[in-house]
Amino acid sequence: MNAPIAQRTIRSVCPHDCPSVCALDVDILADGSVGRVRGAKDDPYTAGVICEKVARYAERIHHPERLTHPMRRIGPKGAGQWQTISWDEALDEIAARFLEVEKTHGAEAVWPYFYAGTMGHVQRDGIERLRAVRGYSHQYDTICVGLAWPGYIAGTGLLGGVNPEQMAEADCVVIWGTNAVHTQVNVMTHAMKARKTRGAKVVVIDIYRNATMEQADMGLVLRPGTDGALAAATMHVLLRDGLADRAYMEKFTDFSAEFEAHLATRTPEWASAITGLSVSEIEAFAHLVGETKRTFFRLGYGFSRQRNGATAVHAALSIPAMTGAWQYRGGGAFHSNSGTWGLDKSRLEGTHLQKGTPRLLDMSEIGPILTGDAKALQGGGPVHAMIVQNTNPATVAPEQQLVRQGLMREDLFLVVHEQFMTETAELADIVLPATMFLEHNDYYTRGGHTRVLYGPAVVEAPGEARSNHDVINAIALRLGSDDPSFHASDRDVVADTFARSNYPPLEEVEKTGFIDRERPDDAARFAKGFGWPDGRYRFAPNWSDVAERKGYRWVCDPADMPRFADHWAINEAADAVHPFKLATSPARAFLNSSFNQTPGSIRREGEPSVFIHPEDAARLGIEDGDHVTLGNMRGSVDLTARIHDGLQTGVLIAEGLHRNKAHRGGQGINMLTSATPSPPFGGAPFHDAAVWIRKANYEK
Ligand SMILES: Nc1nc2c(c(=O)[nH]1)N[C@H]1C(S)=C(S)[C@@H](COP(=O)(O)OP(=O)(O)OC[C@H]3O[C@@H](n4cnc5c(=O)[nH]c(N)nc54)[C@H](O)[C@@H]3O)O[C@H]1N2
Ligand SMILES: Nc1nc2c(c(=O)[nH]1)N[C@H]1C(S)=C(S)[C@@H](COP(=O)(O)OP(=O)(O)OC[C@H]3O[C@@H](n4cnc5c(=O)[nH]c(N)nc54)[C@H](O)[C@@H]3O)O[C@H]1N2
Ligand code: SF4
Ligand SMILES: [Mo]
Repeated sequence: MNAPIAQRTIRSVCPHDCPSVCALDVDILADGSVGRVRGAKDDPYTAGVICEKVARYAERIHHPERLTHPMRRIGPKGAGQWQTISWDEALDEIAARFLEVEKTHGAEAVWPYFYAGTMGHVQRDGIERLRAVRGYSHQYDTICVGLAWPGYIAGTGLLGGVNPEQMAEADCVVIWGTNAVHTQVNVMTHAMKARKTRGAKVVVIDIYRNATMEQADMGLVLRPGTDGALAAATMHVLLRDGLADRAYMEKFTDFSAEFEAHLATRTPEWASAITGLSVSEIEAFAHLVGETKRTFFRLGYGFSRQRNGATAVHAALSIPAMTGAWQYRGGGAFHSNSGTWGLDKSRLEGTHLQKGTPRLLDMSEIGPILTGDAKALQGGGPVHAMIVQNTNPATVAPEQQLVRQGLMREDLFLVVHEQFMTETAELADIVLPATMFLEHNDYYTRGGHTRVLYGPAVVEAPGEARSNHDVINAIALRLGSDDPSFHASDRDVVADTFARSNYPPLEEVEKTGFIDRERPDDAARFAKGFGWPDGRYRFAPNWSDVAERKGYRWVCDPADMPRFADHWAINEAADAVHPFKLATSPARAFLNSSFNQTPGSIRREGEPSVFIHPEDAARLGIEDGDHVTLGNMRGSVDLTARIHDGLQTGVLIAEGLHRNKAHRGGQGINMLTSATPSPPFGGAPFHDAAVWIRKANYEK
C-alpha cells in the first residue's frame, strides 16, 4: 500500500524521555491527521534516523484509546467506573478538594507529581508554578538521573562533555552501561560511522549481551554493580604498563601518590573476582583504551541504577582523565549536556511566586510516602491530594506494592492528567485528557547532544484534550492565584523563557526549529580546566561540593563514601534465599511505560520475560518458555523464562516496562525493585535487586 500523500511536512521534535531528542519531519495529511514520521536528515545528530516506535507515531497519536474527555470516578477506586464530566465540573471539583485539603491538613498535604513523559519544558515543568504559588510539597527528582549526574559532576564539576557527533571521529568508542540500540539509537549512527570510516573499535560494557553489544568489536559482560572494579583495575593496568598520561594528569587532575597507592591494590585479579571478567579481558580493555588516544567514552544511565551507581559513574569517567583522551579530537567523554543550557526558567517555574519553604519529598519514594512512612514524609503529615502529569508511577515507580496501596487510599484525592488510561489513571478520582506534542507548543533540550529544539502545535487535539500548561493555569486561577503567568499561552512562555535566557527570539528560532548551544570544542573537552575552582578533574571527589553546587540532599553519612575512584560494595547482596541479581533493562519498543498500549510495540515485545543463563536454568529445571515467578521481600512477579547465554550465572534480566496487567497475576516488575534512596543523594536502584526464581504453577 502506498503511504497517503502528505499535504505538508512540518519540523517537530520527539518529546519522549530519550537523550536523542530527535528532530522530526512529520507529514500532515489532507484530513489534518498525522502520516509518516521521519528523522530530520539535515539535523546533524538525528541524521535521518529515528527509532521504530516513533516512526509509527500515527499509531499512538490516533490511538482509539486516547483520553478525550474529563472523567470522574463513580465506583470504588480502580474499579473502572467513570462518568464523563465537563472541564468546568472537573476544575471546580479539583479546586474545591485542593482547598479543602489545604484548609484541613495544610498546603504540604498536596503533592503535585510529575516527570518527563514530555521533555518539553513548558508542559513538563510548568506544574512547578502551581506548587510554588500554593506552597505545596516539593518533589525531589531522583527517579532517573539521581545517581548518574552526581557521579559525573563529582569528577568534572560540570554536567557537559564532548559533542557526541565526534564519536564519528574516534578510533575507539566505549559504550558503557547504555543499551543505545534500544534507548538512544543515534549513538549507534555516529559510533558506527567511526568504525566504517576509520576502522574504529566499538566496545560495549554491560551485564548481558544486549542488542548494542551484538554490534560491538569487544563486549564485556560483567556482574551487575561491579563497574567501579573494572574501572579501578583498568587504571591499575594503565599505570602499571606505562599507558597513563602523567603529564596530562599533572596539569589537569588531582592525581596523587595516595591515589596511585590505592590503585596499586586494584589489580586485574582483584577485579576479576568481583566482576566475573577474566584478567585477560580486563587487560585487553585497558590496553585498548590506553593505546588508543582518540577513545570516546559514552557513559549511559544503566550502570548508575545500582546502589553504588554514583561512584561507578565517577570511576568509569576517571579513565579518560588518566589516559588524557580529553585532549584529542574524537576522544574524551560524554554523558549529558544538561548542565550547559544557560536557561532562565524562573517565570516558567514560578520562582517569584514561591510561598515558604515546603518539605521536599523524594519522587522515588512515592510508595513509602503514600503509605505513611515517617522518614519518607520528612517528618510531616500524610499526603492527601495529588495531581500527576507526565508520569505513570503505578507502573514505573519502585516498590509497586506500596505505590498501588498508597494510590488506592480512600483519603487521597488523586487527579491524573494523561493521554491514556494508564495504570495510574485507573486509580484516579478525576482523569483529565492531555494533548500530545503535535497538539501544543514547547521547546526541548537535547541532553544527549547540543541543541535546543522547538516543536509547534500543528494538529487539532482529539475531543476536549488540553495541554498541561492550560490545565495548570486553569487550576491556579480557580484557586484564586491571579499571577500574569497563569494567563500566558504556552507559546508566550517559550518566547519569554528564550528572552530571559538571552536566546534568539522565538520568531527566529521557528525558522529553523533549533538553537545550537554547542560550546567551543576546547571548553567541551575542559582544555582550559575542569569545572572545579582549581580546574582539576577529581579522582578523589568531594561529594559535599557536588551536593552544594546542585542542591542535593545527603542520604548517607559522607564519611562512608570511598575516598577515591573505586568499587563500593554496598549493593543488595544475593543470599541463600535470594541467590540471583535482577536488572530491569529497557525494552526496545517501549519507552519506560510509554508505547505499552500501541499495537506495534506490544506485538514486538511479546509477553514479559526474563533472561536466565543456561546453567542456572538447567539446575532449576527451567526450560525456555516456562512460566516462572521471581520474588523477594518486596513482592513477586510472573514472567516467561528465556534462556540466554550472554549473561553471567546468577544474573537475571527482565526487559520492560510491560503493563503490570500484561504479567500473569497482574503485578509488574517494579514489585521487586527498591525505593530506598541510594547514596549519596538518592535515586532508585532499578537494576539492583536480589531475588529468587522458581517455576510457576501455571501451564505453559
Ligand atoms: N526503547 C527505550 N528507550 C528508552 C527507554 C526505554 O525504556 N526504552 N528509557 C528512556 C529513559 S527514561 C532513559 S533515562 C534512557 C536510559 O537509557 P540507558 O542509558 O540505556 O540506561 P538503562 O536503560 O537504564 O540501561 C542501559 C543498560 O544498562 C545495563 N546495566 C544495568 N546494570 C548495569 C551495570 O551494573 N553495569 C553495566 N555496565 N550495565 C548495566 C542494562 O542491562 C542496559 O542494557 O533511555 C530512554 N530511552
Ligand atoms: N523497573 C524499572 N523501572 C523504571 C526504569 C527502569 O529502568 N526499570 N526506568 C526509570 C526511569 S529512567 C524513568 S525516567 C521513569 C520514567 O517513568 P515515567 O515518567 O512514568 O515515563 P513513562 O512510562 O514514559 O510515562 C510517561 C507518561 O506521561 C504521559 N505523557 C506524555 N506526554 C504527556 C503530556 O504532554 N501531558 C501529560 N499530562 N501526560 C503526558 C504518557 O502518556 C505516559 O503515560 O521510569 C523509571 N522506572
Ligand atoms: S530515538 Fe529517542 S528521541 Fe529519537 S525518535 Fe526515538 S524516542 Fe524519540
Ligand atoms: Mo529516565
